[in-house]
Amino acid sequence: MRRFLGRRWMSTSTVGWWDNVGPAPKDPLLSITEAFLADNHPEKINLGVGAYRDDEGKPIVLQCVRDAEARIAGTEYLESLSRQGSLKLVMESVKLAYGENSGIVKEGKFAGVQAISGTGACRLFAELQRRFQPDSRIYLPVPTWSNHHNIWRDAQVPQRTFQYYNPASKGIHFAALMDDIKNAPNRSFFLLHPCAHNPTGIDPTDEQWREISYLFKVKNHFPFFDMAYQGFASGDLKKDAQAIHIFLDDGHLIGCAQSFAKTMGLYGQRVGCLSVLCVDKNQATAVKSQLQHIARAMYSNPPVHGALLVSTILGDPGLKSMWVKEVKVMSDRLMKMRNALRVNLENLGSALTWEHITNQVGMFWYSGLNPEQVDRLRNEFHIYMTHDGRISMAGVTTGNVDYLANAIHEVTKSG
Ligand code: IK2
Repeated sequence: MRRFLGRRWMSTSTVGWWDNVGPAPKDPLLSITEAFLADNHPEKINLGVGAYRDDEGKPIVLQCVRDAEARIAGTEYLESLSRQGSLKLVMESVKLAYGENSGIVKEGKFAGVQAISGTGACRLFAELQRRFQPDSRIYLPVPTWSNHHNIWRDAQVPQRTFQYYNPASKGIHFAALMDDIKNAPNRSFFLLHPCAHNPTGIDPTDEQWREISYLFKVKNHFPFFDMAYQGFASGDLKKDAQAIHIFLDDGHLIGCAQSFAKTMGLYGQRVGCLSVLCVDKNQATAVKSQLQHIARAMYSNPPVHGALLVSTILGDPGLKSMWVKEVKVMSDRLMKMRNALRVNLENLGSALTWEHITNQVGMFWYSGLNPEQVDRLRNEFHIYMTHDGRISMAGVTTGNVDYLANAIHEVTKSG
């Protein structure tokens, strides 16, 4: 319809501002949960998203978190944190990654800021990389957490890959990995998972880390550690930071993203830390100010509550030792389920070998199931997982492990 508006005839039909917008591609992890929720089968199992569940299949709140909640109740001022976030959270986080007595921490030779969990820490770093190393690329392992690709893509940092997993051995492809590190141009940026690699559950041995670290020195590469699962690989927080210590001993200036989503069960609180080691305090001050500057335009300042929880737990010896024990309980349960699944499959008389279930560590089992087998598990047995055959061991319980083993045996019998 046309109407006379003021001095001119104008069309009054609605003009769509977003007619050119189609739906975004579905996130592979989130769409599994959607499909799982829509399924009414009583024995359905969600092995998709990597979020810890207890042996009843329920999300948990750690006791240390409950106690910290009680302590901070009513004490917090709901003022904004500065753009660096909670200083206490940053100090406690870096001590966890680099060690209580780390010289770097004591001498203040790091730029550290609170981040919006592990994702936000990676994103801040990717932005820093693009701004101050504009000709650089990021090398990501094959495979890696799928969101790493999105994060560096949106930060407009070109991506390359390096080999990590060997489908034949269902272990690390160490020779190929070393070749790719060697063949990358000097001063390249590499993303490394220091422990409980997602999705493969395979970590280099200490000896292999030493070789990687040495080669990084020779090539002058930058190691960026994304540590989302400290404590989940071995049940021991210090042991799981060993790769970082090996690099520190070799004098690397590393970057490190930390997340408290899994390790403290604070998924929704979005608490993390980004730290970047620098040659001296002046450089650290400058880098930190740039990170704050980047955060200012993205979200201004990070949220308070989760940071208070984490810093209260890490800053109190009693709560911290309670947390250390609770991490071990979670890690032990995952390992117990690995053992149970393997034993079940072997007892079913499967002709295949299943030792990779227990050789791999952390939250994920990279099963080697092919997409057709994954589809059969979903369609015939109501068992949900990513198409690459990654299984979140957190979804396996004493109650469903028999059903799962039977189903896996059924779909792998002929192949
Ligand atoms: N880095 C890695 C390696 C991660 O695995 C994650 C979390 N991924 O979890 C979902 C899944 O793979 O099922 C992160 C970073 C980001 O964690 P967050 O931002 O939740 O702290």
